[in-house]
Amino acid sequence: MAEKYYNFINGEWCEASTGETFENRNPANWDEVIGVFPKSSKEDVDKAVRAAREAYEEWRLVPAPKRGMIIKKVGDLLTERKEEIARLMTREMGKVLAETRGDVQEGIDTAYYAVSEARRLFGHTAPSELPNKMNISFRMPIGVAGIITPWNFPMAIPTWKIFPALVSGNTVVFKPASDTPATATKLVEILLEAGLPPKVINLVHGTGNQVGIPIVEHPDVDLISFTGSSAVGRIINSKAGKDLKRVSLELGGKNGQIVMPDARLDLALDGVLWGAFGTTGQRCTATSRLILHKDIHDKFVDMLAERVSQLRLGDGLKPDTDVGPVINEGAREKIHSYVEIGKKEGATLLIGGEPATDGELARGWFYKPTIFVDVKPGMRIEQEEIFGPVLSVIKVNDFDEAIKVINDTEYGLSSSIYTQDVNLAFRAMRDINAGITYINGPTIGAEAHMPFGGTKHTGNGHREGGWEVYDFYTETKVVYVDFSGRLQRAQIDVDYD
Ligand code: UN1
Repeated sequence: MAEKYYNFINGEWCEASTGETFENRNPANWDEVIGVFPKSSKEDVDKAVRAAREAYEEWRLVPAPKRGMIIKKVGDLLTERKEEIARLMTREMGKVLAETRGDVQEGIDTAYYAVSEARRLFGHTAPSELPNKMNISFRMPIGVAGIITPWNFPMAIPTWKIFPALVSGNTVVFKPASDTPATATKLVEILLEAGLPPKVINLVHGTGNQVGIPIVEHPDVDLISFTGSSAVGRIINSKAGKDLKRVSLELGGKNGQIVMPDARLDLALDGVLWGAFGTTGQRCTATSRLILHKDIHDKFVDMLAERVSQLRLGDGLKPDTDVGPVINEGAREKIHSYVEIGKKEGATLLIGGEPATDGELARGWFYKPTIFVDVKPGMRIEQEEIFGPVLSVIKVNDFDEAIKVINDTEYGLSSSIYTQDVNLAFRAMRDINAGITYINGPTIGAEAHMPFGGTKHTGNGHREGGWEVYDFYTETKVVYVDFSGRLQRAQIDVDYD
């Protein structure tokens, strides 16, 4: 019997008001059901928001360092259960164990960073233009946070959003991706075990339309943080915009890695293999474009083809697996349709380009690591986010052309350049239009205590992670204290002569 999971609303584990459920299956083996989850609706969202609103009035008054100490305990519990959660996550969404361990570790790092931030949350003081008057600013929580998260980092991304939301004094309604509800449930269990007052966190499982949109449209939800596709991000932003809600969007990427002729090619090769095929290419930071200088193009493509042909596909729980399955049938179809598009556009398929169905792979959503060469700037496979193990190789004549190509997309999340030339490295840091640039490292590998996010259509200007995310979850209050004992009018009673 598959394990039964519940929503957590108003301090109780409960079924959906619809009475309906959905199954969650292992993408490496369809026969394995991970669990059965409540298929919730607007009614459940309404209850969850009511509870979160009620809990807010007390939670906002708990001192931030005390809120932080609960998150400290969450970090400790995540550390204790790292292996157990990583195994569940691999079964739930397919990536290999080393990566699911890394995903939990990113949650642990985010927790311990949040604990330290709970004792900062700095405001400012500034001199007043008038005598016997003091100007202060401090940070206030905002209210109820609607948190909507994807399946590719089922622990790390929810923690990026939920921990700063809570430490800042907000309460939470959390809708995890319906492909990874079990990992999300583990996180909520741990938050409760660590001592979070129950109504402060509310977990509602279900689809984007039935749960996500009602959260976004609920008048009592004050802010929305969403990670996912740019298409859904646009819908969320326009709906939330009607109510002037604060919205943080972390959306698509079409990240490029440049390799210059002076680069350490062995290093660049390890980098692109990890960047393009780690997490089976299903990261917003994944390397989906490889921009090669003409002088090393042919040699590098040969090196790449050889190494890619050695990658072992399989169940992520097996120690010798390099690349797990993609998340579900729809994802595999989408990836394959892009391969067809690439062929029609005139790119040359170097390797891969089809589902992998041999032996044990037949019962999972596997797709062969795929590389296109002769890709020209502007082709759809060079412009659109595929979110799978597909890499497009583009040949360029010089550094300036490489920068032009890397910048020529609607996205601006991550980027990378391999070069030993310090001048080129610094020009790349300045001229690549992206939120993240790696020098001699792949496009993936952001650390929890640094701001994370992108330019252009990758988002709407906010950052996750590090100190900056705390700006999103707080409102600035300015206080003027006049201890002069008389009316002093700013701008008017000031004598500059
Ligand atoms: C994502 O792909 O949505 O930098 C997040 C990285 C990870 C986070 C990725 N630390 O690749």
